[in-house]
Amino acid sequence: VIPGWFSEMSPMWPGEAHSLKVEKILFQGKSDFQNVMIFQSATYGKVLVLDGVIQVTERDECAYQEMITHLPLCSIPNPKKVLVIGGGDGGVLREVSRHSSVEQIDICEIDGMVVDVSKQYFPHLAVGFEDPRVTVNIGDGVAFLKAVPEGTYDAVIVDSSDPIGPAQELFEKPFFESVSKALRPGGVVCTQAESIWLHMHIIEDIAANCRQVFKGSVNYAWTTVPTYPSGVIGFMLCSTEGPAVDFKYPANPIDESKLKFYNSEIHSAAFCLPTFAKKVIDSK
Ligand code: AAT
Repeated sequence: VIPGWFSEMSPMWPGEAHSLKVEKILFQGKSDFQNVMIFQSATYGKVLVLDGVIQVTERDECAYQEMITHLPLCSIPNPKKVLVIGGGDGGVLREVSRHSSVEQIDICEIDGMVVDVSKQYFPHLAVGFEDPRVTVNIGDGVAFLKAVPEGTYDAVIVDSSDPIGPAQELFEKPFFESVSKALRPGGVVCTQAESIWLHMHIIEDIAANCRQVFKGSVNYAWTTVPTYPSGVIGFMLCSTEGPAVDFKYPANPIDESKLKFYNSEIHSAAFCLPTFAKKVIDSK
């Protein structure tokens, strides 16, 4: 541990720890679910940390929030009803709001403290909560989805933390089954699916489960986020049985002029995988 620096350590990335220089700790609290910390970093702006794991930094959040949102929403024509699980900072809501076809945006975040501190310290993310189409639910995403009537949503975005802690069940098959039921035929899900460098075993399990549950298609895409472990993170994108979805070619392009990261070329490129990852994911 280097004094004055934050080091991100976890059994999920043993033997390595990315560090950021801390200018000032702005908030420290303990919610019913996790430790919540916010600090001002020297080079990445403000940083939100849950249970010692970086969730968001001001500097690179666009790479994650834009990709986890626009990969699914640009893949289907006219998305109208969208559900976000997790994402309590509001960044994904901000991105969903950019789609004018969307009429209803529901979010279910387990931890009200994440929402509160984001409104206080991350106004550029929490701006997502101000959209009148948004309905906020504070509760467990697993329970929320079980109660959703069949075929409700065009898209579900699972902006979840890592599978150690309150998000564990969001990586398991019963959860994917509820997501599938909550989607209309030909609806899509995009779920945080960890790093090809660190978590091929997790990705393998997610792919295997998703292939059993989602009868449309199952694809892995990835992006670069310098403050996430190994500097990359991926998403599993799946569709339910019904009108076919070809995720690789955005059928519903968005106005890219206001975005920092996402564009149609990066959308298609995100599905190109290194050979070692392709072998594992395609074999599932
Ligand atoms: N956009 C920020 C990136 C995140 S935040 C993940 C969110 O998921 C957190 O706010 C957390 O409180 C919430 N969450 C965890 N479990 C549940 C649950 N069961 N139901 C609803 N919300 C939940 C992800 C960062 C990825 C980090 C990669 N190392």
